[in-house]
Amino acid sequence: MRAYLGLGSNLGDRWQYLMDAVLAIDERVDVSPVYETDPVGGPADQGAFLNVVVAVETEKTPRQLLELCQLLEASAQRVRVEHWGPRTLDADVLLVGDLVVSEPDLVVPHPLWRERAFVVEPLRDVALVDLAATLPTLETGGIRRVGSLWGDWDTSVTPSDAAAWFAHWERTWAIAGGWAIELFVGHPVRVHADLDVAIARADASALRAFLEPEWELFSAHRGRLSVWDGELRPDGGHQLWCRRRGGALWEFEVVFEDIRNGVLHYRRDPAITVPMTDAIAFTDDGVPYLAPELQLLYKSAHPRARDEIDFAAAAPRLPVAERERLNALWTGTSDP
Ligand code: PH2
Ligand code: MG
Ligand code: MG
Repeated sequence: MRAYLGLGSNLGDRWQYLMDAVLAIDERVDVSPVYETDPVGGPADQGAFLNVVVAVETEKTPRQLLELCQLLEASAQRVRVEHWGPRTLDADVLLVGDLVVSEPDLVVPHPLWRERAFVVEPLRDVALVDLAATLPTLETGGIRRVGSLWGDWDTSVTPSDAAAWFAHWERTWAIAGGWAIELFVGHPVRVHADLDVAIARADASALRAFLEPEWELFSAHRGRLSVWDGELRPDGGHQLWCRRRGGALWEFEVVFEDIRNGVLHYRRDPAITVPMTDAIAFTDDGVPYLAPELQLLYKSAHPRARDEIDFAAAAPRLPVAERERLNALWTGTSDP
């Protein structure tokens, strides 16, 4: 079940408090950008908050999520002095699937969430489509997006930059993610937060040798970033974030595909296989990209608003059979 937690801090090292709390949420699947927000209510002289919303995929009950929030607050040495006063960390259960709870110490959905831009805007960034469609439009003057917890992406990077970096890489690679959809469609679809490059899992250490020393590779696993030691995780959950050594911005992300004997095995269900000749297509300029039916299959698992945009742009251009198969996945009438 998808649930959303709201985190806020306006005391001490606000960024660090949020980062620590987010890292301690094991079941998180997405974290919004950080927003700096004018305090709503409470004492007049308190400082601005940093707020984020964390999406979790969980079987916990609302009460267990409340206990998790209390644990996070305790770890941040939160002291309750003044109602709605400054705090190192406030963690709230916003929504838990479509469950409704009304008890003295726990109300779900959070009673005020729809009225607060510091909840609604970060929620918009991570909400699954069904929820995104119901979000209210609020006055956003009091909130500003200030960046991502783990540093910002260079949004000026395009597939042709990647093509230049990979020009002498003699193994398989392809643009993946939202940019792959855009290359297929052939015209701008939406703004992209980052650029994904897919390679074969077996080529991971070769890639490290290829990119170093100019690039630094970090392993991003469940939101924890560490300099990549070149080892692949046995559970396969693995992404690499890449930036120029000493650079301030992330430039691209590497995702691994299971490719064996000329066949790509879909990560979420190894029974689904695609011959490599169908898995990668090329633009007129020769830039390889992951086939849209495969990319949309990945996106269909937990579609967010941006995935829906990609689907709407690409689906009409797919062969009818593919489109119908994906449509069924997309509308939840069958499970990938
Ligand atoms: N939390 C409150 C009261 N006011 N204002 C902002 N901007 N952000 C918050 O997280 C916040 C608040 C009570 O929980
Ligand atoms: Mg709160
Ligand atoms: Mg609270």
